[in-house]
Amino acid sequence: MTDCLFCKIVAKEIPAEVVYETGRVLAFRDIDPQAPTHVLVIPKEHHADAAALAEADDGLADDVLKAAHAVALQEGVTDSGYRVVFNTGPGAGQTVFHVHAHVLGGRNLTWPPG
Ligand code: DGP
Repeated sequence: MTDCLFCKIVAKEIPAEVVYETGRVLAFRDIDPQAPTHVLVIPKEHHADAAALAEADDGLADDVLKAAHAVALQEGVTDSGYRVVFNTGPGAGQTVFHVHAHVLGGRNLTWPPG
């Protein structure tokens, strides 16, 4: 998609601190981290949100979840606990409409989220 911020990160037109990459998935640090570990995991293929990703009938959602797990292992947050969040829709706080999983860890995470 030409006018998508995260597609531009995939295309390396906008810089990002990439921490994990496969042929189909990219993970990079959030520009405004909300925890010591705050990584965004995206499919390289454009899908607007988690609902659209779930309907992509090719295992891509599985790839994103597996990448989130790999990032958590790499960041060393699996023992202390971490959170994987898909804000889905403006009402849930989604601001970038290229689906992304937030991987958050490295501090106590309270519940319920705001
Ligand atoms: P959400 O509100 O769930 O759509 O999260 C979007 C996230 O994207 C937010 O935490 C900030 C992050 N973000 C926005 N622009 C950029 C950028 O240019 N680079 C990086 N690394 N992260 C960005």
